[in-house]
Amino acid sequence: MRIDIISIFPEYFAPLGVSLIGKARERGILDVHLHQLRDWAHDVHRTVDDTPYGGGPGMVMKPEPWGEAIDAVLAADQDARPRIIVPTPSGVPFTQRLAMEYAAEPWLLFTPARYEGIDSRVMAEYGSRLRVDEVSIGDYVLAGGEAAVLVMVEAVGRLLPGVLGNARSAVDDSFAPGEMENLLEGPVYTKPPEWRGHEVPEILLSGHHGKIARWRRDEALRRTARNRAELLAALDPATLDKHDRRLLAELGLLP
Ligand code: JEB
Repeated sequence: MRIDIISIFPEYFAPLGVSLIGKARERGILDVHLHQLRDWAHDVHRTVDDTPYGGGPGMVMKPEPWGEAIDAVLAADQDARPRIIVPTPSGVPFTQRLAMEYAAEPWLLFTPARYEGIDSRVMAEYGSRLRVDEVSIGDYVLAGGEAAVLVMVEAVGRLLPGVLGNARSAVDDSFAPGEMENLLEGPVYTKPPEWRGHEVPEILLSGHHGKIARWRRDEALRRTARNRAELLAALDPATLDKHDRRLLAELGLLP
C-alpha cells in the first residue's frame, strides 16, 4: 500500500519510522510519502492560511496550496487514484470497519490540516473526481489533523497482510466483524502466576481450552456491560448463546 501525507508538519510523522509501521515500511509492505504543504505556497512567507469568510475566530487554510499539493501527488501515478482522507472533528466516525476498508485500498492520501481546517472547496473539487472522506477519530477536539493521521495509519497498517505475525490475527480484534463484533476484550495475564498477592485466575492455568474460551467470553461480556453499555445494546441477539444469555440475565441486562 502507498500512503501520501501532506502537512505543514511533516516532522510530526517521525513515529511512522518506529515499531510495527516502521517494520512494515522496511519490508516494503507500506510505502509512505511525506510532503510539506508550504512547498506549494509561493509568497515570500509561504502563507497557507487566511481569515474566514463570514467572520469568526481563527484562520482557515487557503485552497490554492492544497490544490497544487494534491495535484502533484496525483501526478505521481497516472494510472491510479488514491482515496483521500481528510481528518476533521465534523467527519464520519473512524471505526474498525473503515480501517478494514482502507486496508483494502492500494493508495491513500491523508490531508491533515491546522487552524480551523481547509477551505471546503478543496473537498468539493476532489470529491467530484475521486473518493474524499471527511473522517473524525473521536468526540474530542484536537489542535490539528496530524495525530488523527497517526492513529489511522496505525489502525490500517496493522491490518495489511504480513504486518501482524501469524501469532496474532486481526480476526480476534474487538470491533472486527464476527465473533468479537461489539465486544471488548477481557483482561490478560502472563507469568508469574502470583504477583504482589494477585493471582492469575486459576482457569487460565488449567489447560481446559473450552472452559478458558467460555471464561474469556464471560469476561468480555462483563467488561462490555461495565464500560460500553451502548455496545452491549448493539449486540446481535443471534450471536448470543445460552451461556451468554444466562450471564447477561445474572447481570440484570436481559429483558
Ligand atoms: C482534525 C482539527 C479544529 C474546530 C475545527 C478545527 C484541523 N477527532 C478529532 N478532533 N479534532 C480533530 C479530529 C479528527 N480527525 C481535528 C483536523 C483538524 C481537529 N483542527 C482543529 C478544532 N475545532 C484543525
